Amino acid sequence: MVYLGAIAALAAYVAVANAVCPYMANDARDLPASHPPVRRDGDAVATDEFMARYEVDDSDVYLTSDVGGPFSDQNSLSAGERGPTLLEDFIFRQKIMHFDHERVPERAVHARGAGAHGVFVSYGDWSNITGASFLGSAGKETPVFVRFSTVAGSRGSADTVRDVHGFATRFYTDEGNFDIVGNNIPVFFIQDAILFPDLIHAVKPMPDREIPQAASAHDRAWDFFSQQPSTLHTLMWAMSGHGTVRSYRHMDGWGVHTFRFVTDDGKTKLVKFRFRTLTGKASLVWEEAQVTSGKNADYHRQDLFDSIENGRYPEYEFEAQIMDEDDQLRFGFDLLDPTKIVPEELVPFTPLGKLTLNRNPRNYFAETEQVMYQPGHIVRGIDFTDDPLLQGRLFSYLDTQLNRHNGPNFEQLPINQPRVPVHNNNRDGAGQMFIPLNNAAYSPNTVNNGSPRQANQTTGRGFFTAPNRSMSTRLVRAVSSTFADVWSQPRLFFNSLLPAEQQFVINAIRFETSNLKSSVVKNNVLVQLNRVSHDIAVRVATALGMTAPTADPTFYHDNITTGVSIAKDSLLKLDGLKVGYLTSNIASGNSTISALKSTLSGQNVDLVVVAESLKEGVDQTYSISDASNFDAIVIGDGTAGLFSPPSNLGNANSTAPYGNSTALSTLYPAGRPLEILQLGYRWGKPVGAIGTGREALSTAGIQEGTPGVYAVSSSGDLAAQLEEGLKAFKFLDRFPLDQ
Ligand code: HDE
Repeated sequence: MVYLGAIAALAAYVAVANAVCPYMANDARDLPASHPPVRRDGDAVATDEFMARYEVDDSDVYLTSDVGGPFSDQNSLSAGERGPTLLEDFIFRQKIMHFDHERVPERAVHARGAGAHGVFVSYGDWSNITGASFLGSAGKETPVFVRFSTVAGSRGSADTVRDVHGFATRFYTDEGNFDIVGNNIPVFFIQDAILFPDLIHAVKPMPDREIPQAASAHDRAWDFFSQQPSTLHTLMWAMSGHGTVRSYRHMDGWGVHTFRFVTDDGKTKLVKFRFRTLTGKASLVWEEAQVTSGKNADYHRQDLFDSIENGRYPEYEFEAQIMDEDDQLRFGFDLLDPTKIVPEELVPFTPLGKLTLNRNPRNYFAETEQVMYQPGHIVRGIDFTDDPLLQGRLFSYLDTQLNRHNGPNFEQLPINQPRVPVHNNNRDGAGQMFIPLNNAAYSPNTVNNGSPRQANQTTGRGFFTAPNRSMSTRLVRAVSSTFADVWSQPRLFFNSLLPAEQQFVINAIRFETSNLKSSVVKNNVLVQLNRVSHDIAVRVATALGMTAPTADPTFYHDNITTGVSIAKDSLLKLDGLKVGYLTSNIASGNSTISALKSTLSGQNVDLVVVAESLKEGVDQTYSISDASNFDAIVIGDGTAGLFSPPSNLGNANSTAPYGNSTALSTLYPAGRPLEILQLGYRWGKPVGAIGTGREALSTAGIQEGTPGVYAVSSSGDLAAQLEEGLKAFKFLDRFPLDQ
């Protein structure tokens, strides 16, 4: 009996082992006949099914050691109750050792981020332009994992700092993993990868004191920017609303470099990739972003997680600008220069498919922290170009992953493994997860019948370098003369914004440069800005108390392009936006609230009810509430007293420093309801008031009837007005412009 039981247990173990590591075998010839079948085909495994093989379910089990024996770990083993801990205590050693090694080095850049699983669906059969299998037929589904990030901050920094945002997408295609490691801004600061350490050292905190965190408002950053004018274009984008996005759902993702599409028969096109948000673009104003950093450092992370949890899946259209090889220098700039956009007027975008994020990671570390993207993760049908930034990245990401994982087997982590089998002669190394069965780990071999065999353009659907790629032969260390004009496109960007958006850029540069101590740096900044636009230089100089250089019109022009403004277009959908409904526990009007709530929920907008205490129907108290929690604010009926301004605020000599207004409550900081309304308005949000709640508007100095201010006697059509307001998102006429 015992013997039979052992055989059954062994069989079960083998079955489980096979389920856990399905790809380890690559040579069935040496296997006993009873060995479970070996995966050989190229079928991709659905991502949920794949990841589930690695999930650990801890419900209703005993605690065990790392090697499986059950034990208890709440007291260390000591010599007597008051004596020292014993070296023998393997339980203590294992637990503390594992804890000591819990962290891997955070990413040198893009350390702060959040990720999600999803699916990509191709709109069509694109085999006329690329052999990439995931674009091979209409409706074809490919699992993806996307990680969004900021660049400069550490892993624990706030989400809403001003920064470029990472948008890295992995396609687990049925011909291997393909990564587009992109940003939400279509251009980059530098043209040659060898400058990346300089850029990052300049932007990161000051080495002696490690200040400031996740910020570029300091001398070193602007010293570099102003001496390396290739940064100007990206800088303009980062200083605009693109640097302070409302959420990861409200931004586009760009591949930045020019890539190549290659058909199966070797014909090529040059392409630039974009993931266009299907939510619409929206951003925070700077003050709001600053406050949000303190009030909710996880603002973007939470938005992404909650949206997916609530079934409001973020969606993006995957598009490409498709160009001919001959177009490299056709547009007046070089397509290999990553500081340039190709204006849509010159080359429109072709929509190729749709990306939907529909599942949150189950474990942040295992998935989001350990996902290791590489521009070098490429598949048949796609190829690189000679963009010197891209070329350098092909080394850097591989090297980085080696450092983060401490060995070469990082591709075996579940989040990094392709969903198709891996067969090659790479062997051993720390943390090897597989058990290779092929004893001829070399090519060519006869011992293993020549397997794994070489795959190429014509055999085995292998990756191949585009056959028509050519190379110039003179070796130089120099910037290409075709990369020289770095001022026209920053100007194109600025010209294409609305006046209020331009003002935000000016304000942002004023904010950043007002932090500068060095007058040499400030001067250099003005010289560079002046090459982009004399107007910008004058406006920044005014704030710095300096004089702008005389106009330098070499690169001035009046061209504009579409697609770079955030505010010109209304939002496409309102999913996940939040309306704060400010009420009072004593206020009536629950039917108003429920009616408004249900109408807004039809648009996937959440009505968040705020009152003094968490009585039934109240979602949030004034003690934690803030204007930065909401995209729009409504004042309920019967709440007027709540908004009377606290008197004697800040008068230290008063025995009742906050006055004795009826609105006074010790349940929340004095004046908070009024502050929420005023800041909401000040940050451009739609505001509404119902019935006597309208008095709050006048207390706050907000004029009824101005754009985005909805004063109604009963809640009737407030929902419709709010929805319109939310689509506009920000009411820009509230922000003063330079005269
Ligand atoms: Fe990165 N970049 N980068 N970068 N980058 C990294 O790789 C690097 C560049 C981008 O969510 C690092 O895995 C060099 C452009 C994203 O895990 C590192 C150069 C673009 C992410 C690295 C660039 C990006 C990274 C740090 C100049 C937009 C986060 C950790 C040639 C097209 C990916 C890591 C994630 C991460 C190097 C420039 C986007 C150090 C040398 C251009 C979205 O390897």
